Amino acid sequence: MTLINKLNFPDSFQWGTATSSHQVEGNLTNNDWYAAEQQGGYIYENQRSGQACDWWNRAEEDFDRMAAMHQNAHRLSIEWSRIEPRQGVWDESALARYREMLVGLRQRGITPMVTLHHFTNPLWVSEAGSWENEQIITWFERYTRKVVAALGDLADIWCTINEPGVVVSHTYLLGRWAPGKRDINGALHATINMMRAHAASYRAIHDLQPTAQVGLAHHMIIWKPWRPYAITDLLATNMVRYMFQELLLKTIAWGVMRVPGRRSYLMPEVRNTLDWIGLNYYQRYRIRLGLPPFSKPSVEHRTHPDLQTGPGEWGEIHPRGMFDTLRMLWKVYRIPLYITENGIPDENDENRPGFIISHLHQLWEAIREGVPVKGYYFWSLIDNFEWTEGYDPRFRFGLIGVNFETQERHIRPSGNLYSAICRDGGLSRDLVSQYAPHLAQTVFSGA
Ligand code: IFM
Repeated sequence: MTLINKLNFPDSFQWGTATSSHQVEGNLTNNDWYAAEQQGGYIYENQRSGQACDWWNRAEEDFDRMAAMHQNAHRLSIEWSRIEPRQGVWDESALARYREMLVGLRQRGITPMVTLHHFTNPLWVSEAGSWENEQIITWFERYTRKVVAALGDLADIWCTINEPGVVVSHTYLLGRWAPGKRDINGALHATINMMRAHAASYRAIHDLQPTAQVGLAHHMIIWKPWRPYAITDLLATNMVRYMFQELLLKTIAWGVMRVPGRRSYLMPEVRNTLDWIGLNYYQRYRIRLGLPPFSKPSVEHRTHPDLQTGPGEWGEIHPRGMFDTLRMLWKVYRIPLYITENGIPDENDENRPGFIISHLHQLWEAIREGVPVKGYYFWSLIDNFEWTEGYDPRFRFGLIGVNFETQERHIRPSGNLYSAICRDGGLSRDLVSQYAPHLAQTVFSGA
């Protein structure tokens, strides 16, 4: 066995962080999340996103921090409700501000990946039924064209939609996001419309910018049965895995959506509309199917009590799952991959350094096996508004902490670690010994 002291990544590797408009920009008052915040009942302590990280006014200060941390890439999102505040009405000043931001990134040597839709819809879209209304396909395509025409000279890596599976499950099945539905037919329509909107957006981008690289960010979880010997848990696990994450990618690969127990939906227009797949990878869950007479019918997701988890219902931290998922994606879909998100809520930074090291180790292993992963966007650069968790202190994701009263920033040790990794283009034994010595043996033993 050769002893190596550094896990090197490819020279062209994109080392970055990710953010999204509603979570960082502040003062967004024209989208469905703003409406839910006013209504109350969905968010931790009924908090509101409010000023968030004030990026609309001070993004460049954080761009300076990214550059000082040696990052060469950033994934940010454009807020549809700013660009098209009312149907067919375009706000050129908002586009100008996004131009300014993209120029600001490029001037600092940071390549942008631009997400067109990260959870929020303009109010006028949500009032018209959001993803359940098939007109959203046309609206989203038109919005895409507007953005790409205005910003295409500054960006050529586009992410159409962030985490479609999460939007559908949380909004239409689990009732967690406004309007809090539990409606299988609604979920089905939303899924179909979302895939068609993605495809329309994909084609529009290529129409305007033939060399663009277009993908979407897909939240993928490692699911495993709670009781590996119980056929009920096994079947439920396979079903959840299929519905939450396989259905979408398979539909795009085949142009047919196969829903168990329903007819198949032909969608030839969505076939082959990915140049890359973005993996948002965070955790593992175990599935248990509850059945009468012992319990009411339910699909529960659980975590093993002896394993490291995140706060609340966050799930088990399972770095190897990143390797397994990347290898599977490459084997099945044969297109380039990005880690479009990966991170851990950890206000005191007790686990984040080890989390970064162990996940980058798995990523390196995947690249070593020939999986073409082009970049890694850590979630997140800074603490921000975490959707239904609001500003719950247990859900701080930043390499940089934010005091939301004063907008002061403080870099966490994991920020210094990630900065050194980006500077060095890889993970050195010295860094691992400094930030998570307990991992040195695992990370370098088989290398
Ligand atoms: O904050 C979110 C992000 O908006 C989408 N992916 C998961 C992150 C952490 O929960």
